[in-house]
Amino acid sequence: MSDRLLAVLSEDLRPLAAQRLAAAEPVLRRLLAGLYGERADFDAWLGELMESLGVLYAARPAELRALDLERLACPGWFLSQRMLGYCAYVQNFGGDLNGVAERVPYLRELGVSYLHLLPFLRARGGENDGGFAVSSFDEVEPALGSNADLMALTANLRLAGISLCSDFILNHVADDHAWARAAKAGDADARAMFHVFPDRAMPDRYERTLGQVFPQVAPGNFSFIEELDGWAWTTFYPYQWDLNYANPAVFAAMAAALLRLANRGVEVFRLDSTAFLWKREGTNSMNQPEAHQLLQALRAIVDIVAPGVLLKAEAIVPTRELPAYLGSAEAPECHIAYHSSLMAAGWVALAEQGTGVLREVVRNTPALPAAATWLSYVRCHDDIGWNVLRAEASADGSDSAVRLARAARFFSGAEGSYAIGAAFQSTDPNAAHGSNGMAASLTGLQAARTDEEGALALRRMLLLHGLALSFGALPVLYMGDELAMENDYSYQDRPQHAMDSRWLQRPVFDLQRWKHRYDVSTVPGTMHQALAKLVRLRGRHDALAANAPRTLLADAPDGMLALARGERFLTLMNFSGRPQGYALQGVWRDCVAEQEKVGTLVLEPYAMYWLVRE
Ligand code: OTU
Repeated sequence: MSDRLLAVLSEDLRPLAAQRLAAAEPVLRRLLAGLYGERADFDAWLGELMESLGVLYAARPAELRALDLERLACPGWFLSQRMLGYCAYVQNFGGDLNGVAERVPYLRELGVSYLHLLPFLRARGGENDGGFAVSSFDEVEPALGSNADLMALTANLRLAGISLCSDFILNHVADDHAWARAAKAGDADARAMFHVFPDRAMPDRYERTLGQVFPQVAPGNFSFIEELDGWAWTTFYPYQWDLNYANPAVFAAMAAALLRLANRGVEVFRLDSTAFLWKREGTNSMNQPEAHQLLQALRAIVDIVAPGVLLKAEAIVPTRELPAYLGSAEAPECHIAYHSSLMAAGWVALAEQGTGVLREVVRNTPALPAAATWLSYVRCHDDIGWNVLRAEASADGSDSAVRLARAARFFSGAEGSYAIGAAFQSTDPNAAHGSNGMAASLTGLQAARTDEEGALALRRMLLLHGLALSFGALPVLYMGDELAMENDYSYQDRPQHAMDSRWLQRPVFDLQRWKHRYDVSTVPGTMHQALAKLVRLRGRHDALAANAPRTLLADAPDGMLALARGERFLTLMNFSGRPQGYALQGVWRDCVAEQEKVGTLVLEPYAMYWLVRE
């Protein structure tokens, strides 16, 4: 099979390709045979796949090939404490791709080395789930730019030492993608790219055990599509048709689409909704073994054609399901995985003024395999999903549903809470599906009436960011949080967004706040300067690298989280509104305030210390 790949390469490219094939092809073959090997045409299909990979290998630009070699020489490059991510919508951050390029100096100033731009590929007109309904993987959304602009931006970012991360929505395409259009026109091959059922018999059987992502705005997991005269599997919105990965043509086409984007300079792929790739009756059709085999096969392909590229799993799943997305030394999968349990548990700790759930998450987080990392964050464009924490929230015997619903109520602003947010996809006030809102609004900045309330809210903002920065992960800031931007209510006036309150946390970048970023007499300036300082400090301590050891210290009071990073670095975080004491052993230096600390250290409400052993 490898001959088919090598045959399309020029003489000079063959030796290296042959070397990579020798390492990854047996794994790839085994994985694909496991998924598709029973088909009579398997060998022919695999041969064609290898040839198409050869064509993409040959097309990889020289500068990206050079980057591949650089990354291979240092496979853990993204685990460094100097790595910092930033996530934004193109239209909100810069207007279009060229506008984003103009913000590169700002990102550099902040220490950003990884930029995740939310979906920027051609999306369906009208409602499109913020670009998560893709019509073409080979075109940039016209309002945001062109492929030439994309290549110019990736080149510009590379020069600045910033890797571009793009969403790659593997689970579904928009109902106006070429495959969907062909299927509607009656093309049988195109129809076979999707899960289409002639009647409700199978959908009803699957539904018995499936969950629902959008129970209010898009109930059920199947949609009747008139032109198909059948029911299509649509886990998310009815216009997002799930792809059928049991069909090898889907896998081959999607792998090629990813590599074409890699050849335009995308360095990291956020693999959206990875948990949902394989369907199995009698299960919730999430985290199935075949979903992992598909991701491992994709990884093997990337390792052959574009080994400098990183894969990032967006699997919003319980903590125990997460490690599998990073794979193992024998079967590597993604390089990076969102740690949504850690993110949600930080918010629960604030709501409860106690760290029980958070500690349980830390305990359930295993050591990282080589050259892989968690992704830590405070907020993102989606809701804070509480359900991933069910196991941790019941570990002490509590009723997890009641406990998480309380957190959800707290962040919707109920009963004297300082938060101003919204419950997401739960009509029942006692249900815990998710919560929306910008971090500044959820931590109390929006509601603050006095300087003192404002100062407490800022501390909560910094506390959650401090957790993300010191945990041992690749931290990603969410656009606007560095300037303490608040909820944006304008979505309520846009009919295509009004029913989806995740738009509350998708504001346009605030240039006024940005102008005040150095002015510590302002809220944005105070937030920006304090955060920038933490980022700089983090960069100086290799104890804070993603893969450096982490120990949860049991001797901290309940309202506090104490994390040791190696022998010489200690983070103390007070998640409660009461002062909390911690008895230090030995002499430490507070590296934020540059002060020596000994004996019992008292942490004011929501205060945090980063300490280095003297
Ligand atoms: C992802 O999200 C994206 O981040 C969302 O913005 C998209 O709407 C969705 O996919 C469809 O493309 O379940 O693991 O609860 O956390 O939809 C994937 C809302 C997902 C999101 C959820 C999520």
